Amino acid sequence: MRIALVRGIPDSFSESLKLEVPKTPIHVGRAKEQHGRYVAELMRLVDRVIEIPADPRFPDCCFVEDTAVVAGDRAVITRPGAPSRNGEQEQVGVVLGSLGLATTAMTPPATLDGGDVLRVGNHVFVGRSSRTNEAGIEQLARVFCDYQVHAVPVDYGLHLKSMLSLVGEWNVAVARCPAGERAAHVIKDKVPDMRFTWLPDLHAANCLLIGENLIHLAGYPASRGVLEGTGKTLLGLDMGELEKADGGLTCLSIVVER
Ligand code: CIR
Repeated sequence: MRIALVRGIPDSFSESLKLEVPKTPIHVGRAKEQHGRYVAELMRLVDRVIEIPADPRFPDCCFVEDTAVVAGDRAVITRPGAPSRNGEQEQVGVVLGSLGLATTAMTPPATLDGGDVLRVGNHVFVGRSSRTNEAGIEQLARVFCDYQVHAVPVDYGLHLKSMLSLVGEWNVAVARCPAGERAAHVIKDKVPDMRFTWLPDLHAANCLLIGENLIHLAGYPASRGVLEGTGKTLLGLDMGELEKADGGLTCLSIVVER
């Protein structure tokens, strides 16, 4: 059974964190519509969607991926790297625990955002970024001690998965840019058989793979053309208002297999 955990867009969403001031302000109503279409797609693709109500105290709470890392029957409840997001993880931990997952909460000084974590088979690549520190990587590795955990320096953008994501078995889509190339080099070094799908648009690299379906950001036709080579069923979604807050597609859900 495949379960997706999502969290609503709070009315305070326009106060979410942003790497850059967007050209036009966030339209919260439109963000809610875009999120609604994302949730509707998930409802089609998974067995069950659990929606945690938005918490207006946390403008970024819809980016639920950052609050937990799940593999098998274990979940690490993170300490998000941005101070304004610390606290979002509590409700997520309660829900994951109620699904029967063994949860371990990170403790200070660790910080880690789930957007920095890419799991491929028994390898876990973790971006060492402005949000994820060495202690966070160590605590994650302690819980997932039967996985090979590798740190990947992230020197551009917000998270590791801002510039790459899984688009097939042992196939990672990467934005064609110097930081993407550096990250791919680290991955290739650890998993020589890994395949890479190089995308021309930096913002198109965060895709969500669910079985044979690949959700990608609409509005990047050149990258969509390349993604067709994965052989997956492509579903393009317009997430323009969430992109203004540096959100993509993986960040809006946690998918659990039970
Ligand atoms: C933040 O800066 O934390 C949010 N505005 C965006 C988080 C996006 N998370 C993700 O891609 N995993």
